[in-house]
Amino acid sequence: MQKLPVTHYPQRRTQLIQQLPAGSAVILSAATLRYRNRDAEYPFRQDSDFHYLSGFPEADGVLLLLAGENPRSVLFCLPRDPEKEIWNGYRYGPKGAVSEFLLDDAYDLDQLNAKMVELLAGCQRIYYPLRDLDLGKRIDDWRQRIKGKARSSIPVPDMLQDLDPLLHEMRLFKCPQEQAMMRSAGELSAAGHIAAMQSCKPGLMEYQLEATILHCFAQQGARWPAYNTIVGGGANGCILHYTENRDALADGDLVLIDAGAEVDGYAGDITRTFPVNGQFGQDQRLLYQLVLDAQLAAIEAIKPGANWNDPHLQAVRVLTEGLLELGLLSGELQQLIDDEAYRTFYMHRTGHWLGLDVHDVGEYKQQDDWRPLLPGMVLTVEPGLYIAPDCQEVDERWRGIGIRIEDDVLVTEQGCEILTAAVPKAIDEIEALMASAKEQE
Ligand SMILES: [Mn+2]
Repeated sequence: MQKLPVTHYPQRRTQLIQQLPAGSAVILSAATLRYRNRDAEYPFRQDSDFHYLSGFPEADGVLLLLAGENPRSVLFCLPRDPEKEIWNGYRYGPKGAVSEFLLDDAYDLDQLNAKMVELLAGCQRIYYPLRDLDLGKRIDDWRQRIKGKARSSIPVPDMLQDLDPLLHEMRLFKCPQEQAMMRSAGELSAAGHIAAMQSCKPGLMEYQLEATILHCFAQQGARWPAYNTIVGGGANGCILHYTENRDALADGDLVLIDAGAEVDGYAGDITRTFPVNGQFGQDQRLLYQLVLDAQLAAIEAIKPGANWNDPHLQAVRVLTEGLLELGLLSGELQQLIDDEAYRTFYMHRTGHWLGLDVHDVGEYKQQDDWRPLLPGMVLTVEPGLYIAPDCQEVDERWRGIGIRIEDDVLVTEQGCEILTAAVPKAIDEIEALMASAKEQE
């Protein structure tokens, strides 16, 4: 599986600390292992911010960056330990960390308190994620120790500032190599969805389609999905975050699948909705085409100079027009849009930033305005319609239909690039793919 070249990590560290005044330090914690029962862990996933600046894949480390004339990057990590490594696997240790991840220094975690007090003495400000309360406590402790020790002219880092806005603004813009990673995540994810379409048939269980997708991801080297897979047949497709995936897929129903692979930390995020038996029914066809039209209109709106909200406005307009035409809404178009009447059937926004986190970091507004789209940003476009099975406001024939269509889109100089275009989404393309899979059985 593709990996980001390791030289990116020191480049990012430099880019970050160049924005800080001399006398500043940056501190970040790695993720810790979590247990799912007794001594069996959940699969380890590095903290996205920590990964972005270090590439270091182990738990429990602490990263320190010092700005100023002699900028330094220092990692505290678990020491090599032949006995523990027999049980729990290879560790880089401080030496390996320095050589493999191009850090200036690294120390055993045992030395964390002593070394931090030494290295932070003389700093005036510390940038760290203020939401990380555990790290906040550690930092307080180090500051107290510096105060207690010095009682002299050594400045204590008294200014504590949030690292998130600075770091997350960097993460929002994907460099060409990151774009390549995300293209790869998009392609791997697309293959999983195609495999699901090809293997789907009435009577299959939702978890079996999930298994097909995860198998496809893992076969390509993406062992972990970027988030929990949603496979919702029929009315389960109306539950936005349905992950039970335990029901049988019924002939005549649609199935909604929201699944994405993770490639070196970067997320794919695709949703497709298709007929369990390979053929859209009449009413399903009408609603599906409406969601697809909304999605295409939203993607059309993505280009440099447009703002974050433009795709959403396009989707909302197309959906409202269509709902009016099909008789699910009644009234005057602009009034319905202003009143957000569509929210009964479309209750989420049209997308989110995408990157190391599936709902990636980065502000959506600047001051009070939706921010302009710029090359290097990656967002999802995912309008949907969810007609609750007990919705009394609409004709019975629409009830229990849930549809979402989601692609990952990179903003480019010219407009945009759809990173997940390999999975069909036009009605005839989906039906053709499913028909040819049946023939080959
Ligand atoms: Mn999404």
